[in-house]
Amino acid sequence: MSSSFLKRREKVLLKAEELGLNQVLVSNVENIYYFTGFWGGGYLLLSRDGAKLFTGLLERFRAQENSFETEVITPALGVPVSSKLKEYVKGCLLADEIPFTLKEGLEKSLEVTLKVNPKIFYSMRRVKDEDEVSLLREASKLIDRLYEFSTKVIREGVSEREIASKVIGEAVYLGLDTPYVNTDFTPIIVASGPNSSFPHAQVCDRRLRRGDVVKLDFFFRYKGYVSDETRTFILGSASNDFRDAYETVLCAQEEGLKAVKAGARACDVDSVCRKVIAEKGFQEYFVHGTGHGVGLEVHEPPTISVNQCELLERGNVVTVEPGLYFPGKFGVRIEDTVYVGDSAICLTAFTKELIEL
Ligand SMILES: [Mn+2]
Repeated sequence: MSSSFLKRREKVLLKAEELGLNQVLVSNVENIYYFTGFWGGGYLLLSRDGAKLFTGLLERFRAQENSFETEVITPALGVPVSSKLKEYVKGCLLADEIPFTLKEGLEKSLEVTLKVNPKIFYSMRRVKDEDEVSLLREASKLIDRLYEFSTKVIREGVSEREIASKVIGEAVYLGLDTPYVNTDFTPIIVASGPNSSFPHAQVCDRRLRRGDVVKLDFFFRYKGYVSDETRTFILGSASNDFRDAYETVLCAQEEGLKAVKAGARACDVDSVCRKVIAEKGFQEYFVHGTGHGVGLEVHEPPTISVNQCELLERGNVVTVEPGLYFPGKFGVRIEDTVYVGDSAICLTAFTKELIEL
């Protein structure tokens, strides 16, 4: 892992130098982790003189322990971290994102030129190195175990909230963390019956009944890296309508997986899935894109959707997750996280056969 941090720093410094910039300023939590191994608030300053991490006094020893070959600099109590940082900033900077107050202060200082370009950082992060792929693989394996676990928890009379609490408890026990998505109240989706017809259903107190569709979308972090997997089960025996929808989504997902490869256009993967669904006449019920990149964030580039002409690259890790949502009735989604190579390599691997619990 350690040498990866140095390679990433070297790469971003070269990119900055190509633009005539001599320092790199990182404020985004995920990016700080990407370059140091420390997950926490602060600013990271990279230059040919090495890596300097500016953080509060409260984080000093944790930052020293968790960051790789990084000098940790903390201001005295009561002094803002940003003012300490300003003492070290010189010349021309490439930055990922900058809190408004810091930007103002830096731009007022005459010797500093600031170029904010989050895309450069995302373009690096979207191509995963070996260390990142192995963490994503491990995250995926653990999420597979959570699906095995959920098949034992799902039964008549148990509430969505109870299922969620048991799955999250097991996840934390297994070594997973819950990433933060600010459009969701709860860190996972457990959606039963008509609630499953909301693509982003929120966990509620509804108790499961026989015949319910149960849609589970689990995304968890392992040592920083997020994998994402969705499965849809049925409690009892499947109706013809459900079976038809399930088989359509599964076929779309498998065709989508076949279309994933280095050099493929993202929108083409999307249209392969959409075509399978349209052939069944269900196109109006597939109301979201086919997938997204995963990594240090749950959703990051590349996006697999209509109008996304960008090419998938070797080393991308993306989801393929078509779904059908019949308002007031039920929804089905099947999602895997896959590595993009000459073909797609599925990192998540829980069975996609229709499971009647
Ligand atoms: Mn997803």
